Amino acid sequence: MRLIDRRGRPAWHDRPVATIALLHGPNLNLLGQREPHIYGSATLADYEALVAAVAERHGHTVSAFQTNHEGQLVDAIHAARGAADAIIINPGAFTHYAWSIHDALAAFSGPIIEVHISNPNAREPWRHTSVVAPVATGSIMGLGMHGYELAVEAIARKLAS
Ligand code: CA2
Repeated sequence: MRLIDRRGRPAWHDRPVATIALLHGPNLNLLGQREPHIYGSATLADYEALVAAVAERHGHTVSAFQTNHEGQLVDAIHAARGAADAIIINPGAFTHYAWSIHDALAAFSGPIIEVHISNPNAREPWRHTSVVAPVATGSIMGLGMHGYELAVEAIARKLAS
C-alpha cells in the first residue's frame, strides 16, 4: 500500500528526513573478493548502494562507514549519537566477543538493527554468541542482501511510529 497525504504526496513527505548510520566491521571490505560461497559476489559498495536506495524510498539518508579496527567502530557508534537516528550494523567477527561494541551501542538511543549476511548460528560454535544482540532492537541473519533491505524497512517503520 502506498500512503499518500492529503496533498497527494507520499506520507513521509511531512516527516523530517532521518539519517541511518550503516556500520560494517572487520574484513567486510573484502566482500565480493573472497569466499563467495559464504558471502556471495556483491561488494561492500553494492550493499551500501542498496541500503541508500531503500532508505531514499522512505525519504531517509544513509551515512556508511567500514573499519577493521574495534576502537574506530566504537568511535563511529559514538559519532552516531546526535548525528544519526538509527543504526544498521554488521560488526563482523566483533559480534562474537567485542563488549566495547556492546557498550557503545547501549549508549545509542535510537533503533539498532544487527545484520549478518550469513547465518552465524548455522556455522562454527564460536559464531553462535552475539554480544551485540542484547542491545539491538532486532537481529537479521542469513538472508544476504535481502537482510539489509529488511533492516531499512524495519527502521523506517520504527521511525514512523
Ligand atoms: O555473516 C556475516 O555477516 C558475518 O558478520 C561476517 C563476519 C563473520 O565473522 C561473522 O561471524 C558473520 C566475517 C566477515 C568476513 O567477510 C569476508 C568477506 C569476504 C571475504 C573474506 C571475509
